[in-house]
Amino acid sequence: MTSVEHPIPPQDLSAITGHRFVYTYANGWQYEMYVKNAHTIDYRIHTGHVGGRWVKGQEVDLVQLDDDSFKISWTEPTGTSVAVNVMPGKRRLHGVIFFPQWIQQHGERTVCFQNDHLDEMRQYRDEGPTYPIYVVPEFAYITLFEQVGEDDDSVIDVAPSELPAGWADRTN
Ligand code: FER
Repeated sequence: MTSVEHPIPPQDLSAITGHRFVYTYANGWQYEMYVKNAHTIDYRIHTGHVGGRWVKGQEVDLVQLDDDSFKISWTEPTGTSVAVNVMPGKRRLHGVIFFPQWIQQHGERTVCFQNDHLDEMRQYRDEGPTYPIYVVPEFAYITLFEQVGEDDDSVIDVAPSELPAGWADRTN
């Protein structure tokens, strides 16, 4: 139980850390996230406004809200902010992406292995335009959810385009 003196619920992250999941948003965008540990994700974007983009070692805030309910929040070097709620047992996810205006206009500038272009991304971020923010709130269904272990750099190690045809469409 929580109270005004103790607002933080128990934190057991073991149902999400060390797991990889693939999900399709209601707008058709397909994403893949690997929760590498309690404060780091790797991810690939298979389809959507910035399909082809992939990132390793993104620092995030990860918390447990309740049984089968987690929240992952972060800001990218591009200036994009993201908050994702994940309910693995229900295969349910809700994401809110807050894109700066320059990514709404030129999403292709962020389609790369971001780790090799960090200074470039920060320069685009600082040049803007930032506003108005392009907000994308969407539910998704988790089509694949698997435990792969923590801190494994081989889980996400190639671009989406380098994967075998149909790779992201495997379900479990
Ligand atoms: C997600 C929504 C957005 C996600 C990542 C992003 C890995 C990143 C967006 C961006 O930087 O373009 O569900 O999960």
